[in-house]
Amino acid sequence: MTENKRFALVGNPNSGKTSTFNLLTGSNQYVGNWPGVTVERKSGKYVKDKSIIIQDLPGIYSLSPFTPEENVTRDYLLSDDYDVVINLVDATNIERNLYLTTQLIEIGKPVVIALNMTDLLVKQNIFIDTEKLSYSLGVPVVNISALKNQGFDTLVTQSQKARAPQVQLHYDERFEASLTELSDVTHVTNRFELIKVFENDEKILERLALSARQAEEVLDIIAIAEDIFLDDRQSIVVNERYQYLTTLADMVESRTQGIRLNVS
Ligand code: GDP
Ligand code: K
Ligand code: MG
Repeated sequence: MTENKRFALVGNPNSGKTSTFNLLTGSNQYVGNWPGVTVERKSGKYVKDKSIIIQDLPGIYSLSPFTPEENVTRDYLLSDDYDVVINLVDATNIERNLYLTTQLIEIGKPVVIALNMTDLLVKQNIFIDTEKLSYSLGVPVVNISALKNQGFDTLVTQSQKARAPQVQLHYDERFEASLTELSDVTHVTNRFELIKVFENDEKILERLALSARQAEEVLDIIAIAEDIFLDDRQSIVVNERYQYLTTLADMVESRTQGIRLNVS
């Protein structure tokens, strides 16, 4: 197996992508505690191995493109211009950050989670079981701190050998049933595309070039789901992801909220 050589840094605004980019490439891009600092893609070479290319991308919360940043990042992620996604996740806010992660995993290319800001966890009384997190999502999780320059050798090693995600994220049975029907009609098997078909995403539908008959059946399946969930297609998907993540966070994270338990 050949090693992954092109790493794309993807994450929410302020998750530490540019700090990570600077550490890995030895560059000096502007780091700031506000969104939208990175408006374009920037690439550089890994300081310890010049054959590895690192790509910084605009920060995004989702792959449903509403903003120019989301469009730039999504187009890139749906291209073949990279080998592995390094997903920067703010460890102090995993539930919100992992929303994007679910979509990255569904694209199907290798993903490594770089759990950043781990220097803040002790102070904030947050404990994260990274092994459980990794097992649940089917991707490697590496603890890093871009502030303290910790964890980066492991992150690079894991990224070089990362494979496609090993787990399919499973949602509510009723939603899964709709997805299975959509897959039968459209022959789409990729989870990301399939969920986009459910959302009626224009770009994906254009690319699929469905027949009139197929398009009609797709709309029927979605209409039935909307009746069952008493909600619209986009909200159904958003809710499914959040439900999944609430359960996941309950399982992998504990917050002592300042109260230290005396275990004797
Ligand atoms: P980006 O928006 O994802 O590119 O994130 P930046 O690299 O610009 O970082 C956003 C803010 O978080 C900056 O103020 C960084 O100094 C800070 N930051 C980044 N990584 C860490 C970390 O590991 N620990 C702490 N405490 N702060 C960090
Ligand atoms: K920033
Ligand atoms: Mg940035």
